[in-house]
Amino acid sequence: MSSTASAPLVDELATRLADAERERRAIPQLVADHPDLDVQTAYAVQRIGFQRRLDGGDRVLGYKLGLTSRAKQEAMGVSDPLSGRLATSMLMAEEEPLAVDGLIHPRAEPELVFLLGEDLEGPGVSVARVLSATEGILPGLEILDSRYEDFKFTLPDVVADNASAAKVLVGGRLVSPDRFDSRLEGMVLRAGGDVVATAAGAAVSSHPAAAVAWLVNSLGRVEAGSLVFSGGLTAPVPLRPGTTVTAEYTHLGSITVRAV
Ligand code: OOG
Ligand code: MG
Repeated sequence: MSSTASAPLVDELATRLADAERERRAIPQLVADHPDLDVQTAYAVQRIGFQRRLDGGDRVLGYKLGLTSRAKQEAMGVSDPLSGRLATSMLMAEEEPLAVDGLIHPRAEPELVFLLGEDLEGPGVSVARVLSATEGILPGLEILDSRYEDFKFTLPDVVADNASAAKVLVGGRLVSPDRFDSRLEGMVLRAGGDVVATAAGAAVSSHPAAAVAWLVNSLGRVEAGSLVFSGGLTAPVPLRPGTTVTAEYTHLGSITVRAV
């Protein structure tokens, strides 16, 4: 399939993914019956799917990066970064329990979240420019829920599936990037009290702001007020009823999700 894939096909693939999400049912990868699906067409599927959400009354929250750390690339077997879109309906409060049966096979991962205070326009946006445009950084957890069977996908599949986006949580503490070095920000991840992984911010694209720069340069423009999830620092943790996952950061405090 070339990047000139027909609009009906893009529509059909977006519907397939939206149905899987609504029915909480994992589906075969799109490449199973469209082996030539390319990344550009996959982004068109993602855009249509997200636009339908907005047409249904949802609002834009921001963006997410995916596969920006080696830990994530190795865990998923895909080695290129990608981006997805976040809507306000995906945002959960920390106190709110996460009902696992409302999703297919959710996983949680720790992320550094940038709140942009200024519009950014690429190409040519640098780490320094991202930092100067960032109002603050928050501790985050992303809840992923791939719509594909066994959580397995190729790059075009996961791009079309809006980078497995399902839910997001952000902590209450917003810290200006001139108050700490996000590259050196330490993170301890606990599941059910046990430490399951540790990382520093540099796990993400050598500098989490570099992931944000990549996003701006690939989209061309990211608006002030956007929340940008810069990508998982570690491999994700599967969520089962009763699992509690906490990410604790050096300067940003901690954030917890409780699965029920
Ligand atoms: C794809 C999305 C990756 C991240 O932070 O690396 C992602 C997936 O792992 O399902 O959100
Ligand atoms: Mg993520």
